[in-house]
Amino acid sequence: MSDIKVGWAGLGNMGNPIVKNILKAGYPVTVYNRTKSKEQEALSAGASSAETPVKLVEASDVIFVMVSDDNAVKEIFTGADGLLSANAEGKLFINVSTVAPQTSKYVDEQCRAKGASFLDVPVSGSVKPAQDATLILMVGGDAEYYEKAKPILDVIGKLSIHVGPVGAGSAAKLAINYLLGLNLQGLAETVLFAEANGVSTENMLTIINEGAVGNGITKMKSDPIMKNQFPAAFALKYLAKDLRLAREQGIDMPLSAPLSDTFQQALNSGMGDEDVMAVIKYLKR
Ligand code: NA7
Repeated sequence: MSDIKVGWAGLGNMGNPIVKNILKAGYPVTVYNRTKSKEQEALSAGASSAETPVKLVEASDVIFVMVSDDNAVKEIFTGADGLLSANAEGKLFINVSTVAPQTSKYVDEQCRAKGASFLDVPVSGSVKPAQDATLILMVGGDAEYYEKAKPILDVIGKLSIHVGPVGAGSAAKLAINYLLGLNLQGLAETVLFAEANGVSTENMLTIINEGAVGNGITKMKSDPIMKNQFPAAFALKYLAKDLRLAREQGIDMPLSAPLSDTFQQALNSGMGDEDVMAVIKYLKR
């Protein structure tokens, strides 16, 4: 058993499987989730529960946060009774949620003011890579803190890359999710175009996946497309958020505006809690 005490705030689709892998590696883990019932899975796997964010900090050396968006991250760090209302001196906080680079910088400043340290480490990969510990982790922050965190990061994913100072991890994540969005919309448009011209979806997916343009995403999303069922591996509302954040961060490419508009409209049409690949249903309308 490791002597580093790990804390984890946010047990959604991603947090739960990651916590199980950290437990499996022998770290003691204390968890906090706003909705207590969602802690059950982690507690059954051997985690302890902290009643409040403050108690989570008190029980832990390294505290991970994996919540939905920028507002949730700011609230859980700096809100009344948030993580930073504890005595946080000497603690290392790691935000693995996807947020704007400036949110990471803001939280870093708040941590430093409390004598704590901070890394932004968003992850690339959805529920299956989280279960299999094959996520890719993009690290922003001081190398010294990255070295401290690396043994834990190594049990969460297959690769961590130190990309620069705080905020750089978030920037890398917005960039990779831009490519994810292009892949998803490209796949959806291709299949729909083929179908409109008499080529079955099954045949078109085989052509894609057997050829050079097939990739991890086209393969992973083929089965949901065939079944026309899209349970969230990565909720559409989060990709819509990431594409919006990329635009706010200044991306201005020929495809960037129509791409984020498509996912925003799919979100507006009520598909936010479905998987990102549900964009094909929206485009089919
Ligand atoms: P989920 O499954 O939607 O889970 C979201 C989590 O965030 C869940 O634990 C929520 O708690 C928590 N949350 C949301 N808002 C807050 C606030 N204000 N305070 C505390 N906790 C909050 O998301 P995923 O696990 O798929 O993804 C998480 C992040 O990784 C996201 O940034 C993605 O883009 C990537 P609840 O259970 O609702 O009380």
